[in-house]
Amino acid sequence: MRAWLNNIGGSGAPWTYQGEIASGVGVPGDQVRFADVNGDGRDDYLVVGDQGQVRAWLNTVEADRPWTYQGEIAASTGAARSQVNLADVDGNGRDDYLVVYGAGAVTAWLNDRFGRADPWDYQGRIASSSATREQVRFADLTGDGRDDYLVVGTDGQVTAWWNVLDGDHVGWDYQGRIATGAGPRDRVRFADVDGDGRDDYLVLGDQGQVDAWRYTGSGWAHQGVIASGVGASPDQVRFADVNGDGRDDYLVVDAQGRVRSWLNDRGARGAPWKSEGQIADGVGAAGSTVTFADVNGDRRDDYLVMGEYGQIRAWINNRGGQGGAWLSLGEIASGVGAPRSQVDLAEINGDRRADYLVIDDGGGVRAWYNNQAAPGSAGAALGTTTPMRNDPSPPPPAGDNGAAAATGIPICVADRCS
Ligand SMILES: [Ca+2]
Ligand SMILES: [Ca+2]
Ligand SMILES: [Ca+2]
Ligand SMILES: [Ca+2]
Repeated sequence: MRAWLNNIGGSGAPWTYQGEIASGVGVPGDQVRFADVNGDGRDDYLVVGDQGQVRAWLNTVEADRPWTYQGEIAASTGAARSQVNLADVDGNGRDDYLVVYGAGAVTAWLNDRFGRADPWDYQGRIASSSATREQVRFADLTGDGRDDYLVVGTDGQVTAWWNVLDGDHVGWDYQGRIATGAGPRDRVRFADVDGDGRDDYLVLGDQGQVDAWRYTGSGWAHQGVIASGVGASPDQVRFADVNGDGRDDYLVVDAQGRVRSWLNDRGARGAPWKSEGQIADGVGAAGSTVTFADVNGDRRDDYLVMGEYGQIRAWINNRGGQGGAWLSLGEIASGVGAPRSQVDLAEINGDRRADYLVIDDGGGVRAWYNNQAAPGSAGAALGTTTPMRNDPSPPPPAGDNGAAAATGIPICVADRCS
């Protein structure tokens, strides 16, 4: 794209040639629009997709980096591109999203995305140690709802700093060595499988079996093998609370990002893990890029895909609600210049919305608090949400946990197998 600045009425030539101001993003020109979506008086670079979804690059032409990518700012509305218009209908300076139908009827979505506070609130460096990035983990061992800073050694030994929040600032209270280690670091996971609010120490076996230790506050109580595994390799296993009961469930994510779930029903009579079968069909992203965290604070972990540059696309967990089980919010984080390998999500400030962390090579941690980066499942900030493909809709009625679809794979608690 080349531009001529309008100088009509000024002195000199009426149009000032600016050369190429945008190199383009590889889409045909008819997909490109200009509108001022953030109300700074400068039109931004927008790309309208086939389903009416909009990606935005904010106009920062006077800065070193002329266009700042915002990700998808409006989810698909199903409208044809030719029907999509952007204009400021409420007069707040930010262009709104309009769909203009054949007979001239217009549907509008008011733009409140850029009227909100920054969805990711930069905190600067919140922690540092002499550990390497591979050694640093965040998990809540004290049960106060805030993740603690752990350094996990080669043999799974753990050194801990408790997260002590003081107002808006986070501090770290050194505890020294709290665990001697029970397995190699890449097999160690932290998740709350017994629902006491504290994350437990888990070691995954070759077949995805789980050996567990519960943290008592002063030591560790061995729980034995609590799941015999389903033949999935350890890197396919995820622990996440998909039904919001406070107990992390056992998930297997395959190479295509499809998810099978075993609900954690420990403590209840009967089978401790209940197979739900496949609960998500994936979105075409590789399983290794899929992660789970609660980004909207409703206690249910959401399906997230992290891109190469740390950008995050979110599908909000809406299981049991109206509409699809996983609702797309598009991109909720555009990345901060750190690659995926340096990015982690953890709950630092205790508001139950997962925060964005970048862990540098030397164990230093920068944090961005999640300032309602993802709204609730009621709808995205602009436009509408769309379900994941092959999303079960309507979802199973409440109380139907999918046990009928159990595949009969044995999962055990202690020596009791279902
Ligand atoms: Ca626990
Ligand atoms: Ca659960
Ligand atoms: Ca959630
Ligand atoms: Ca948070």
